[in-house]
Amino acid sequence: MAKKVLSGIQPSGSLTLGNYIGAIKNFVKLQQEHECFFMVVDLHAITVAQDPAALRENSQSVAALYLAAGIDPKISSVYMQSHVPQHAELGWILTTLTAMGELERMTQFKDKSSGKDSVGAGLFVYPSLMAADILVYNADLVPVGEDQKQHLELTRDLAGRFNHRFGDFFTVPDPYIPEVGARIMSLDDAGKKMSKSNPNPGSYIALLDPPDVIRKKISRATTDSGREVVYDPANKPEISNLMSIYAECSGLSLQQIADQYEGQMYGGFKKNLGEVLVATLEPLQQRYHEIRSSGMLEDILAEGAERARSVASQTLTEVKERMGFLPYR
Ligand code: AQP
Repeated sequence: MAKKVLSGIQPSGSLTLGNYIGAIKNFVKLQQEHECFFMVVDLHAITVAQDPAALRENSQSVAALYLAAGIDPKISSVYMQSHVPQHAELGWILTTLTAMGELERMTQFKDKSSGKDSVGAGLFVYPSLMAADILVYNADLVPVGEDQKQHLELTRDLAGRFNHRFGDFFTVPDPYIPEVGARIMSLDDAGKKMSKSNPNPGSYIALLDPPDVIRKKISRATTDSGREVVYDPANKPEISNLMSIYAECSGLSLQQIADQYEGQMYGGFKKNLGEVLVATLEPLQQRYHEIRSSGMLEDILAEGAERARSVASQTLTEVKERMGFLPYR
């Protein structure tokens, strides 16, 4: 049965292979069978300081990458989160149902705030806004990487809490987390996830990196001691991470890759991985540039926001009525 699917990515930098494998690839798959809403979550991006020109550019870039990767705006709604004001409104309502302790336990908040002198309150309440993103459509399924699992747990709790206090209304959503590729790690340290805001560009492959940069980044990626290409995340985290990337971009299984490189050293494996990535990303980059120069983005985003708003406004009307807000005439 067709389900409602919701997900989004922050325009907080240049999208990485982690965003692609952990999120976008699954968006493309899910849209064939489900009713999908894919946002560019600009309201989330401003929980850390953004330069206005960079935010504008990154917002267009994420939307164009969605389309270039295969999200079809005829069957999925593609739009900016800030074009649907109900996200922020429901976000506030859910913040009032969220306990401080729940937010304090969030590992993403701990990671992003650690070592900072001043941390914005928006970063703290980010998970309540994310819950609103999902619940405002009564989404059934949320495709995310492993790092978002804890936020989704909170969303489920908030849906249950609202239903308990104000009567059954929200769908309690399920995460959709891929088995391989749910957590692509940094190329310079497999102990950290690959992240677009990492200050070291050598730690990630950006989806728009030119072929030579991709090859160079892979050839310089950290490897473990020893020289066997085997999948063993506990003892060989670096090579296991590269194998996951290889598997996700080639369609081969981890075992097939291990068999193919049995008895060989890392050098040949990394060289071929560079080529696999170039072959995956070059056509996507070509489509991306076509989309950017076509001028079609604005209309697609307007149409997507229109569809999303019609669902979200019905949810807000019902939520506010159940909570005792006076109707607006
Ligand atoms: N390394 C990753 N492996 C698998 N999935 C990942 N995702 C992000 N990094 C990886 C998934 O991409 C989606 C969008 O993420 P986001 O941009 O909203 O926020 P994020 O998780 O904080 O991603 P980044 O790249 O690390 O962004 P910054 O650096 O701005 O914080 C999510 O589904 C996420 O799981």
